[in-house]
Amino acid sequence: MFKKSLVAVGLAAALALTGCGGGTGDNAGSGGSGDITLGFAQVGAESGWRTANTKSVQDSAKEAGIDLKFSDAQQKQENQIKAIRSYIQQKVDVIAFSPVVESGWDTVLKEAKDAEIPVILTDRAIDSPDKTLYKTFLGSDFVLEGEKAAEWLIKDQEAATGDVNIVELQGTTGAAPANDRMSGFADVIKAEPKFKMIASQTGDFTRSGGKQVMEAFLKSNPTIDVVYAHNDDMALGAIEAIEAAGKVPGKDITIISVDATKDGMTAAADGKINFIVECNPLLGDQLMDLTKKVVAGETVPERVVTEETTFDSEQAKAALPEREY
Ligand code: GYE
Repeated sequence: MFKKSLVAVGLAAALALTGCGGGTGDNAGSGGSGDITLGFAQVGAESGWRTANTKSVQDSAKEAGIDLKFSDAQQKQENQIKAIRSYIQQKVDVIAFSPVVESGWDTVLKEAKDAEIPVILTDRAIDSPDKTLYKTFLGSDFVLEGEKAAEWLIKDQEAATGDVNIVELQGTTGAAPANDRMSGFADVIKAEPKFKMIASQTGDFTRSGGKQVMEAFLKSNPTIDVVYAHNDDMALGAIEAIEAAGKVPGKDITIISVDATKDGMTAAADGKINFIVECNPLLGDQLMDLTKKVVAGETVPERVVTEETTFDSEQAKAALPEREY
């Protein structure tokens, strides 16, 4: 027993020294040798956005000299809760996480609070009314993203006199960006009764999910005018389904999505996605900054909102060569 744990400690030390660790398994270290240890519980690797976000967090930690413990929850809340508990046990200095869903965090966050480990929410919010469970929330305004998508659609369809049939590919059920992108969009389009939301279902933020749901939508709905996808990956999956059904994405069916990853922007530049609302995944530097401040006992703003823009096809073409993710 004693020997075994010595081996484990030795192995962990060797990994830490060489800065190795794939960064995908539980608690795989990914560099940094500073005095601050940050435990980061990531959602998963479901999308291009997420891959860019993970890389940003890992790169920025290294640059800031922060020791990063990284875990990938594979889009499961129970895995994230386990990772947070393990960070509490390891007595990390700060815990950051991107909550896969909005609800059900109070118990584990109370445990972190009792252990006096500050928590930073990144990217996604939680719905707990107890704001003392975390120091700050760094991320986008997802309601605003949904509103921007709908405002563009209203202008785009100004001349339409008949019904405009919309189908929606939702993100992960219960996730803040799915809830908020849905409500922001719905609140704006309801002003014009010609817009009909004829089907809305989750594609779990993945390309395969988007494709599958779109295939089903196409089978059961003879007239689809617009696809509103909560992220690029699902829009790209939907494009595959639309093409397989013999229709032209971006022409026969208008496509709107969120994120503006390189793959999404490429499809927009090709005219297959008509409009993308940007959601910036490069949160790493700001997260390291907030981590240092929290450890130093400095007060941090309760909410840090990421600045974002939008792209139509022409704007996507122009921005693509410089696109970082
Ligand atoms: O839009 C999507 C990802 O939480 C903002 O999660 C993030 C979302 C992003 O899977 O592509």
